[in-house]
Amino acid sequence: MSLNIEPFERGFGAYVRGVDFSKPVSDALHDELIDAFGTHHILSFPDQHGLGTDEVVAASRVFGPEMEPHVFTQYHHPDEPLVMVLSNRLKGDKPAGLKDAGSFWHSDVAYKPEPAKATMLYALEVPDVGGDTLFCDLTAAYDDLSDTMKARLDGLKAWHFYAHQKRDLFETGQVQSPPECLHPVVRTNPISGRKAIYITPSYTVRIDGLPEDESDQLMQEIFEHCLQDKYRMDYHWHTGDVLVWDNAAVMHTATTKNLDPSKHRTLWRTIISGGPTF
Ligand SMILES: O=C(O)CCC(=O)C(=O)O
Ligand SMILES: [Fe+2]
Repeated sequence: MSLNIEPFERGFGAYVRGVDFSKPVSDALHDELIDAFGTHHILSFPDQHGLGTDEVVAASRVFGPEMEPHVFTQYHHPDEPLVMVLSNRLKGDKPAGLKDAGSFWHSDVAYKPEPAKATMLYALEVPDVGGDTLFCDLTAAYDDLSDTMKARLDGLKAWHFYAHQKRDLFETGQVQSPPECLHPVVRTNPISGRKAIYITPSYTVRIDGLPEDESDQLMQEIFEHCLQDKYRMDYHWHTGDVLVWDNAAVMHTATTKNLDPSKHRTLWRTIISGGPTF
């Protein structure tokens, strides 16, 4: 069966129909999915109702064989540590999951030497209104930079730090932050060959080798450019959606920080590791 791919209106990301993740994915389909992922950077698979943790892990492995559990072990799914539960529900008097996994612009696991190549979310229950995940197309944002700016960024590296915007958590000792790590400011997608900006307001501390004020100014300029409305896409969730994104091509933010607690939202999350380090 061939895939039906319908690009999102905003010019990046696509809906994919013709896949049923409750069944094993054939080799032919696997290759088509990898191709589609390299082209669109975000894939949405609607109506994947009733998947179990094994099926979500199998769906994740289509996009890369290596996976890793999240550092917050208290939010692991009880049957499968590779699945993390994001939820604003309570189980007894304890949270049923992580209530807010990141209401700030970031790229997953950029704070480690080997970042998340892709992230998959599976929607079990979502509100009619609110709880969207917002995406920013760092590939298009790179393409639109002036030649002068592209030349300026060429070869630069930047330091990333988990606790950069979460100093409260860090200082109270709730989170052990990995040490700062270095990544290229521009990364090339190994499938499409397209370049994308790889610094984010949440995790990038400074550009390596530049004086602090110059580094701050350059980052500010790049973030303002990237966060223009024309590179933005607000993903509104439906129950049964499986969504997977390429962390080297887009950045994202949750909007759950201010979600009305009476509106229940529960998603499963997996991390496909082994992000490229070039
Ligand atoms: O809950 C969301 O909308 C996204 C959370 C997030 O940043 C993630 O799962 O990586
Ligand atoms: Fe995230």
